Amino acid sequence: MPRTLKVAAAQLGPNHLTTPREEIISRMIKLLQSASNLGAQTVLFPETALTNFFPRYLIASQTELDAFFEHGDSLPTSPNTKPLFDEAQKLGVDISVGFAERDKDGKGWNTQIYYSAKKGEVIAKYRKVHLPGTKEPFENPDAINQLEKRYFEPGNLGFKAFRTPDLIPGAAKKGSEVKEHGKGDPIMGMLICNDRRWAEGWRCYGLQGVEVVMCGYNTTGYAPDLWGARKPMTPEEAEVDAVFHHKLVMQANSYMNSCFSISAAKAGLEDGKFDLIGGSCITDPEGHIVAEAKGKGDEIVFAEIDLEECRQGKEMVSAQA
Ligand code: CDV
Repeated sequence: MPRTLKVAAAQLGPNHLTTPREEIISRMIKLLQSASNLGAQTVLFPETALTNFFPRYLIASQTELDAFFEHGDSLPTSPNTKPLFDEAQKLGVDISVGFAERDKDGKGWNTQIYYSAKKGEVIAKYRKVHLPGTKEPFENPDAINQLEKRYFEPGNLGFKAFRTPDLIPGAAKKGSEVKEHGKGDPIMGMLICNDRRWAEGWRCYGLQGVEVVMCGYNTTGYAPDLWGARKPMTPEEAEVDAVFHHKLVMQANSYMNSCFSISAAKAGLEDGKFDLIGGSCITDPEGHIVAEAKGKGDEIVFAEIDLEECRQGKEMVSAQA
């Protein structure tokens, strides 16, 4: 029996320092509506979807910095973001959104949440573990900074897979008669950007039977100070290489963990100077890309996937090994 799920990555074009939050939310709502028109049941938005990728800047003023953050648990009701969650509920489409979270103790986190439209609540939260970059800006005034270690704590929620209810009709529930694996609600996991390059997050999810890994990202196309001494490359060559590595890890880890993956970029030239790669894609458990973004602007990447395809690699092959 197929377990079909219609999924989408909502790639965002650049958000600038000067882009009003309402404008970003309204673009996200348009993308959500387009995905819903295609039949999507769940839509992934990128890392720090609600703002530009502000860790590029050294921000001294606490008030200025706070403007980039939201309080995690209140996202569906905060005036800044409520319209997006209301639309998701109206359309009956789940969403996963990346944003900068300020917790009640004042700590900052690079966070992704999963909102179930039918339940009308956030059912899972993930905080980025692998924070790239530095605490202090580079000495080179022309370097592209990534001050994530300055603004965020390393994620403290682990890699907890979760089930997404009400997406597959007739899915077996806990305690039901059906005892076979792979008949229940979809099992999902979240990663944020740099996390996708390290095996342990994927493996933790894989060992929990994950069927779909969602990963939002902001990946700079050219940042020699940040990425260290590789062979010299032009910005164009570096961007091709960055897209190659992005797809390499999405494809290889989907294959190794026999799961689908969805990745959503914030792409294009942010603030007129920080070029982010595109390459949002949906990958199957055999490691093949089944859908991918064509450009670097706002774009929906959509696929109908059959979670049954995860079974072969999870059961047959390992059972014989
Ligand atoms: N936002 C990120 O985590 N970006 C990193 C860059 C700095 C390498 C990435 O892994 O794409």
